[in-house]
Amino acid sequence: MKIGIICYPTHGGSGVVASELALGLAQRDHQVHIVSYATPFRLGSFHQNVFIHEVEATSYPLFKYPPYALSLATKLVDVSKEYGLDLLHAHYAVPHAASAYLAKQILGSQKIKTITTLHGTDITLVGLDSSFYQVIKFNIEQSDGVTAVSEYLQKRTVEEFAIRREIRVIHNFVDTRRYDRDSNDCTREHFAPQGEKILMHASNFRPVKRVTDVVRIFARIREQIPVKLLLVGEGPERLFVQQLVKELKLSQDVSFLGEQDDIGQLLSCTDLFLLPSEQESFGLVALEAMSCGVPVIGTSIGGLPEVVVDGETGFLLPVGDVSGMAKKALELLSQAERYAAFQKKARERVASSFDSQLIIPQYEAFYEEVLNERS
Ligand code: GMT
Repeated sequence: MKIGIICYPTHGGSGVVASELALGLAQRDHQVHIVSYATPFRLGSFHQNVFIHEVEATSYPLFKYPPYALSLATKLVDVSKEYGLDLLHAHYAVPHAASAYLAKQILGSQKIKTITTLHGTDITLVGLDSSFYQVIKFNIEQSDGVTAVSEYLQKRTVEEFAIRREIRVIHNFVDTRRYDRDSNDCTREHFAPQGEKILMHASNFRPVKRVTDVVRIFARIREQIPVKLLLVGEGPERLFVQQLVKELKLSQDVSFLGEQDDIGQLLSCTDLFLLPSEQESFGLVALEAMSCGVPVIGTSIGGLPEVVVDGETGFLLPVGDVSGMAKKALELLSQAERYAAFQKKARERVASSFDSQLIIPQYEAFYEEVLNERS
């Protein structure tokens, strides 16, 4: 197949899924064309079947806001014509699904198919904004195929947008060979010279991630045992988080590592992953952690319970329950045998249900289905 993939190039779950899917499809001999405003960070390495097409948003004194959605639609038309694409797969509805729809209308007789994958905030936050709602609802109804990354997101989309068509659930995935504690080198002493336990959080530091909760959980754990915290990522909350770390006098034990292209290595020397989000349609980073045998302490919201099995691969507590999360973390870190069982179960769960070798064929089969449907 010749597939166009539209995604955000920045550090964020939807871009990661789109990039890993592109690589997986390319390895299966499909030709993949990524259309985005920059090269996605996970696509740094060359693959002969992956082509990158950058969209330039034209600015003009009359435009207060450059109309990116239109530049993207135009690029999609050009690429589809030049390479004879079979389908366009939009990751994150806003504005990618709208641009794909427009491109399809312009292409007319080329009869390209469109697929939209809903990732989370495109439905639960941005999509509900009245300035986007009607367009998103229309695009979900008009795409030739729609997928959601969790059962939760599928149900939520149906409810919020009164959708009657099928939305297929295809879960997020991870390459368990790359995200494997045993095949990654990580020098624990670098972060924890005195043999301290290592906790980690990685996100885009948006308010929904509640990174200040991470710091408060850490502070409580640190009152009881020697421990270090690795904070990976950048975003709007970073300054508040830094301020809190200072106020609580934790600076010596917290490392801000900024954005990292490959967190597999860091995860491989991590003991627990903290994800106290207020919203999480799936929680790809929790999956990456579990793949490296790292149990997750998180919140019982959204799609996280589809990933983390409470009491087996981690613990899930109500949003904001900082003391509960700290208690569970301490419980796990102080019982070596139980901790090892959680590590094993975490890795097994990912390998048996979310490995890229299991999920990428689901996308492939969905593409075939959509392409074989008469429009
Ligand atoms: O919020 C983020 O972390 C980024 C966002 C995105 O779309 O870039 O992530 C969403 O998509 C991920 C991949 O499907 C999911 O694993 C995340 O749970 C989801 N984030 C939220 O729902 C908050």
